Amino acid sequence: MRATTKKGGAVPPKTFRRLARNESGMALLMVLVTVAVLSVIVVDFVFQTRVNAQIAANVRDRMKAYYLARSAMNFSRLILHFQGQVDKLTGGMLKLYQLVPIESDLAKALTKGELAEAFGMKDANLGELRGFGEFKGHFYAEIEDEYSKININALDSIASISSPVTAQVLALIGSPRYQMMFEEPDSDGQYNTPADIVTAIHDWVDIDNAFDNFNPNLVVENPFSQATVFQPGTSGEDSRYDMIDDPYQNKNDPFFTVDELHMIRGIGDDFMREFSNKFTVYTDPSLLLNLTSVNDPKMMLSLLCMQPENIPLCTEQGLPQLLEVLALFFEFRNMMQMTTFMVPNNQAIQAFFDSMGPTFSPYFMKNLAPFSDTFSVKAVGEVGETVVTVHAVVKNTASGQEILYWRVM
Ligand SMILES: [Ca+2]
Ligand SMILES: [Ca+2]
Repeated sequence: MRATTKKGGAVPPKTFRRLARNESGMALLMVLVTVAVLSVIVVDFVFQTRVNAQIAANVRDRMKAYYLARSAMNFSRLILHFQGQVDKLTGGMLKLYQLVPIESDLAKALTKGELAEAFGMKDANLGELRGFGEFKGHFYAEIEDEYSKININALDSIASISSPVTAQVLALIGSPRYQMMFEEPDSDGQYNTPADIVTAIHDWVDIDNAFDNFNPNLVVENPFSQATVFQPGTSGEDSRYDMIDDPYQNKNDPFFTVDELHMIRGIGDDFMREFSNKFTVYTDPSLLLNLTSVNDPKMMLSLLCMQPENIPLCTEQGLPQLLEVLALFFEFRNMMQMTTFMVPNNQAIQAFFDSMGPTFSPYFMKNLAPFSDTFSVKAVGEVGETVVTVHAVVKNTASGQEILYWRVM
């Protein structure tokens, strides 16, 4: 159709060209805007879909990892159940939880291929059964005997126990190798000695509100005197926490978890990093630890250094020699465990160190825990980059197992 003016006349060719140019410009603009809006919608949709898919994948992986960790936990609890049974027969010399690795990859390997053949498990064919070995990801667990650690609640136990336990905490945290830790001020700018920290822990637990007097030298010189270690003084023990920004009071009750140590004046992250896995709150506070379970050289070192006769070996000059003896001991322990599946008993441990110089007092040996029934389990499940850790403390009792602590991380 030929273009016309409002008056019906023919549009001059020049105007027509201008109009046509304007209209096509308009259409182009509208197309561009539409495309832009659509692009934004599509991009947003794709982004949302991707985020949702990723969230779903993360939730799925986390759930898988959680249940893998639970599997490792159940596996561990089964082994600890048998540990309770074999303890009755071997007097605690057979540490099943140290001998049986809780590791899904190893279990998978054991049921497949050449390794299965080597172990005579090829015909077991577990790999082809529905279930085991078919999952993505893996799990493992680590088990520790809580009786191989120091019970911080035992600082406020009967005198015959609180004194050696205090001596051991001092030997552990007061070792020359940790001197640097106490040369720095705490978060409130105060300086604390190992003895200040031990007193603060005791005041946290003990029932009174009096700042304790404590003479570390008396305990170090004779941890087996059965004398009362902490004497209530005259000032109030809450003065430690009155001056801080958000003041609080001493608990005056036993620790429920080791993490509560964070509340103690002078204890910071560096202290917890170094020592928190050496303390427990779950064992019987009227017993010392179980010597046959001690598998940590730093813990054995603190046990040797709390014996007054060995003090010259625990100075900077004597330490290299003592560390050599310790290395020999763990070589002996591991070798015995590898060849006989048993660890040395209390008498063998005492005799070993005796022959090398450092000694254990008969009083110390008499108060050792004769059994282990409480264990901490760290069970880990991994799927892709997702890791879930379940930390539990499990106690074998006559009627089954009790869970004393449970935390999912
Ligand atoms: Ca108190
Ligand atoms: Ca007190």
